[in-house]
Formats: sequence, C-alpha cells, structure tokens
Amino acid sequence: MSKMRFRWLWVIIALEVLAIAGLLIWALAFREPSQQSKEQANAPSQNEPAFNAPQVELSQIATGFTRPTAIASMPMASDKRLFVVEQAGTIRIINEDKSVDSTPFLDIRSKVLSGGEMGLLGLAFHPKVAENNFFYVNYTDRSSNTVVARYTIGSDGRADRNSEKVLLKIPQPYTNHNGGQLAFGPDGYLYIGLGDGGSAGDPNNRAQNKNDLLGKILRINVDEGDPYSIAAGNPFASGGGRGEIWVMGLRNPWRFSFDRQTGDLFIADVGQGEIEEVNFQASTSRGGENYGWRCFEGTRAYNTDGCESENAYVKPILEYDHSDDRCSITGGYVYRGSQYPALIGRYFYGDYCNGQIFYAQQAGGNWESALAIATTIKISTFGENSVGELFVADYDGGTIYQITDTAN
Ligand SMILES: [Ca+2]
Repeated sequence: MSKMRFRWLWVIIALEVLAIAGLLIWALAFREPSQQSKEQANAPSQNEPAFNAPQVELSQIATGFTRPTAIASMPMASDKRLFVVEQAGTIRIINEDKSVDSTPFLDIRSKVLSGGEMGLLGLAFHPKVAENNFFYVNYTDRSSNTVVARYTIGSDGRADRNSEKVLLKIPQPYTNHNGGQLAFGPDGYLYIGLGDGGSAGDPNNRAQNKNDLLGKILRINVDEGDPYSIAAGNPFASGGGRGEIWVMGLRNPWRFSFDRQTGDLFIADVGQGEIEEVNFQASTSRGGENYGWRCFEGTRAYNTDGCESENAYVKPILEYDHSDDRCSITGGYVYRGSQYPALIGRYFYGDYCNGQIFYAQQAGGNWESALAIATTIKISTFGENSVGELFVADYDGGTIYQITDTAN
C-alpha cells in the first residue's frame, strides 16, 4: 500500500472520531434528563447514607460478674467471645450465644491485691494468639506493685495459671492511679498505661519525669528480647529517658484505645478535681507527646512549677468538668462495627460516676461531642468484640451491655 492511502485512512478515522465525540457532547448537553437520573439526583449519594439521629440504647448481654474492670476479645474475627476481667483476679468468658462459662478462663486471685483502684485491671491477647497462645494481663500484686505478665492458653482452651512470665514489675508509691490498660497497637507492639503513682497532684512529679515509668504510656516489643525489648523508634530508645516510654504527662490513663480502622490512639486521662480529658494521637505519630499533667489539668494550668512554656504540651481534643455529678472519665472506642451504621466513626466514652455516655466526631477539624445516653450504671470499662461491636460494663451491677442504636 502506498503512503498516500495510509494518510487518507487516518483522515477518515479522525473525522469519524470527531463526529462521534460531537454527537456525545450534544446528547449530554441538550437531552432531557430521564426519570431515573432525576431520582438519582434527588437521592443521597451512596457515600453519605442518610440515617436517623442515633437512638443509643444499652442491651443486656450477660450479668452476674463481680466488679468487672475490663472487656477484651480475640484478634480473630471468627471468635466473637468476650473476656470479662473481674477485679479480684478472674477472667470469665461470654460466648457468642451470650452464655457464660462457669469455669473461669483465668483465676489468679491468690496473686492479686484487689480494692479501690487495685486489682486485675487489663487484658490483651497477642495478635498471633492463634499461633502462640499468649495473652497479657496487668494486675496489682500482693506487694502493691503493678505487674504486667504473659500467660499461655493451655490445651483445654483455658489459661495455664502456672505459665506466668513477668514482663514488668513497677512499684506503686500509693494505692491509686495504677492505670491498667493493655492493648496491642497496629504496629504489633504492646502499649501499657500507667498512672502517676497516686496520691493527689502528682507529689513526686513523676508524669513529667522521663526517667520514671509512671504517668506514661509504654510501648514494648514482646516478640524479641527476654522478657521484652524496647520498641524500635521509641522516643528515648537511644537515651534521654526510659526506653519503654511512648508518651508522657498523663495522670491516670485508665482506658486508651486504637481506632481499629485508622490506627489513631485515643487516651482518656482521669482528672484531678475539675477536668476530665481525651487526648488524641494520629496514627502517623512517632511518639514522645507530653500531654501536660501535672502542669496542666485539661487545658487549665494546674501546677506549673518547673514546667516549660504552654506549647510544649499537647492539649486534649475533648474535656469536660465535674458538673452533673461527673467525676472520672472512662475512655471507650471508635465504633467500627457493622450492626449500627449510624454509629460508625464515633468515639464513645463515659463518666464512671454519673453514667453518662458520650460520642464524639471530628467535624471541620474540630471534635464535637454529644450526650449519647444518660445511664445509671457505674461505667468501669468499654470493650470491643472481634468485629468492632461495642460493649460497656456496669461495675456495681456486674452486668455487660451492648451499645446499640434503635433508630436505624
Ligand atoms: Ca493533659
């Protein structure tokens, strides 16, 4: 074929393409919208489903527990059991059908000093528990130390009570502010919440002391070292303070949690006498944040003796005062379940004393919080099951409830 015929072929193809494009533009610009597309225009977009305002209610799951302090679950989505920690030193299982096993999963009452803010306070399963059978507890021992220990699940599916391996034993100068939360982060490291040691006003200024583990959240690697190693990249991993420290300046971070979707960290810090607060750490953080206590209680100066300028401290995203008989914040979780779509993305937390449960959302860069439900329970802890449904414990009534939304 000659070059000339090739050129003509290309010209014809180009003209046809132009004609088709022109027809399409005309059709899109001048056609009457069809009935279907009119309906689509009026309907809410699929990315922003319209829900009724949530009607948050508590639905009883199981009762008969004695002073529940924590609720934990397995990392495997297929295992929807709840593990309820009782302060005196037992862990009991609620099965998916809501039945409660009569035999405890763990019983270490003989090791635990319980009462006030002491006792068995925290539980976290290893992310690979299905392979290694490891889980971790935080308790007050008979000499008032905080102990973080590993246990192994035996062949009968219950904890082997003789398998204890102590990771940390931290003397507590006073009986209160023991922290207690344990959680594995998205990085696979174990995070450990420790209060400032107690009394009032942090008399030994421990939360601001980089060489003291109290008043901090620690981050350790339980998969290397004996009994653990410092997590790579910790702020003082190569000096300047204790290598275990992840963040500091906390009074009593009784409950903290990771958003299971984003990896963001929410730290609820119990206040001294006036202000309860929630601190936020984005998943991109490299640690080292100083959340201010005892220089600041919430956003208010508390005792600035020896403190740096105000901008050295990270302010909370949320705070509330002690009106309406509020007294002590119990941090919860960002809802990431599937049963209640109108609750997705909301951070739940509550007050131990007056039973109010709040939920918070980020709106236009600010955090906005609202009352979700006013209850009469003593909110000691929230918990998630393995697929992100939320639960809450009544410390006095010994009951575990699921958080539900009856409006959607
Ligand atoms: Ca603070």
